[in-house]
Amino acid sequence: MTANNNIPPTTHSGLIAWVDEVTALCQPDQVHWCDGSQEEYDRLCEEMVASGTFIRLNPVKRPGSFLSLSDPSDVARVEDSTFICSKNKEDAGPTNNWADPASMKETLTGLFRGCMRGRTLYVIPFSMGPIGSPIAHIGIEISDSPYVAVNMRIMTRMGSKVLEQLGADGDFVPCLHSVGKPLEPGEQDVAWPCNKTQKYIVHFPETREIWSYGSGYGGNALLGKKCFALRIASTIAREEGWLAEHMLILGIESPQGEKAYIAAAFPSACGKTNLAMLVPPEAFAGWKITTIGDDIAWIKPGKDGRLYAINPEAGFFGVAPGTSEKSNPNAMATLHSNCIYTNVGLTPDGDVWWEGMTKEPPERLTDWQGREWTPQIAKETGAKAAHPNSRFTAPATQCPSIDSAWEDPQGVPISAFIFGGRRATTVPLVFEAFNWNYGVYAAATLGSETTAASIGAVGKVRRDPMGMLPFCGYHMGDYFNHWLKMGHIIEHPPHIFCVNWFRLDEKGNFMWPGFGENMRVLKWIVDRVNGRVGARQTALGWMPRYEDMDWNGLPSISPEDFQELMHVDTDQWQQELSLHTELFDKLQERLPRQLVLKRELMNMRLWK
Ligand code: SAT
Ligand code: MN
Repeated sequence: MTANNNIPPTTHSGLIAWVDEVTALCQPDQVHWCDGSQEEYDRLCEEMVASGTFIRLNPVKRPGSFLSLSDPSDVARVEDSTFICSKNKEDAGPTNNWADPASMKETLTGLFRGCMRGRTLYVIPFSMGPIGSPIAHIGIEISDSPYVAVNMRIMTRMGSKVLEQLGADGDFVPCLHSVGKPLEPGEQDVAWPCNKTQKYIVHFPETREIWSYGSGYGGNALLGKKCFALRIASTIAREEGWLAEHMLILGIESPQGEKAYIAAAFPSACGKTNLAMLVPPEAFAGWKITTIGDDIAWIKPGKDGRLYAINPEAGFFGVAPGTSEKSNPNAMATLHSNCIYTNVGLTPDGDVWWEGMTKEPPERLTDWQGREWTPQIAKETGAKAAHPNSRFTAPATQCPSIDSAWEDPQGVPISAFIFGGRRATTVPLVFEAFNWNYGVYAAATLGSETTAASIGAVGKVRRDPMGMLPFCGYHMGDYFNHWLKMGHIIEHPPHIFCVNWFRLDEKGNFMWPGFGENMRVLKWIVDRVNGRVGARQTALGWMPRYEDMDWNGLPSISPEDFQELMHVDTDQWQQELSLHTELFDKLQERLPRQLVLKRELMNMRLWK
């Protein structure tokens, strides 16, 4: 690393003072201000190849791409170690871990003291959203991880142009990150430094600061993502009257050229990337799905009374396992070059592989823990080639389905919100909420089975309101209130829909083929928004009848199958309603009365 890049390329005195303060505290060997250039990116990657953090992939099969294998203790978000340190405990709410901001700062200051010894401190200026967009915000991440620096260059607009936009006195969110593994003089570094015992992902909403310690993985370390674009941004959005949501954004265009945009919320690892890049089935000739974003949406009211959304990110940090030519050909094309892979398998010819990528697994490979892997070993021991939460980091510009307006600083108008979870039972394929308030109720009571995106048990149903349970930076009751309010301050609120692609039959098979076939549901949704298609009224909301859906090219779903897929079981829903109460009870007096009322109405409809 050249050390001559430590002269601040900015006149922003607040930024310079903060970098000086952090440098004094963390005691790095050197400071590097990232300019975001290709040359810098290449150099950092090269250095990581030399240090063993990166493995260069086959330059013919995966040009410009690298594989990184993490420490086995550092593979996902750590919700137990994630804190919202608001001044008052009540403001963080019962769904977040809370600690007093002053004492947490003291703890963290102790941990950060000297934590970058033997390492380089990278100053990473980034913009969430197109630079200069009225919806965008700037953050500065300080990190001692070159892995973070190069990932941030893909995931955000990063470098000198952000400092230019910031000027001498612009606002930025300071995001401080360390892997928490200082090096003693002469100590040999490891490929994936992290702190195996202490991890803290901490947010100070009032002062808009982020401190993250001990992990180098995903949302724990790429602080523009969940920490800034969701936890901190959700608090800013509430103050300013907009929405920061865990949503993909897609465009849907008919053969006649009519276009609509939909934003859809699902918990982590429930197929947002696949839905955002959907390829319509053959029978939908002339229909097009385009991608604006796959994970986060910032949504603001426009002058015309509609909601406008941008994707604050510039890349995809997607789940690798299950991604294939069949499930997501657009993602596979995006992954052709210039990507970073984390915790997937490495084939003998220097390519990557993960479960579900191809029908036939390679004869042998090196698994994500660097061990020999064969299909036989997998059969005997259950060993996975790729960790279930292994990821790719890919530039959005490489996506064949990227929407022509994806960088429009004004955003795109949203016609519908979709909320979905992963539910083996109870929840039907799709329904439309009767109205905004009821839609907010349905979204607020969303349940989903937990996935490998977070450390902890997988497959347990938990309430995950709006897919935001781990990402809302303030009291969930206040968040519901904010959602209710938004529907009333805008003249043309989007219609609200709920979906479940994951319902199982008695034998445990998926009842719905999913993937490209989800197009049929999207088409019904758009037709509903435009008042062009019928539905029947049920206790849950408006549901398509068999004849309301376009079945062209999908003979495998019979009217009887569809009935099963859409079935609302009164007993199961009574159960479900009691689970809604569990969450609501926790929110106590901050639970909007409106939602209690909606629950009562639903109860009555179920018993009708
Ligand atoms: O937060 S991550 O970016 O690591 C992935 C997720 O949970 O959605
Ligand atoms: Mn996500």
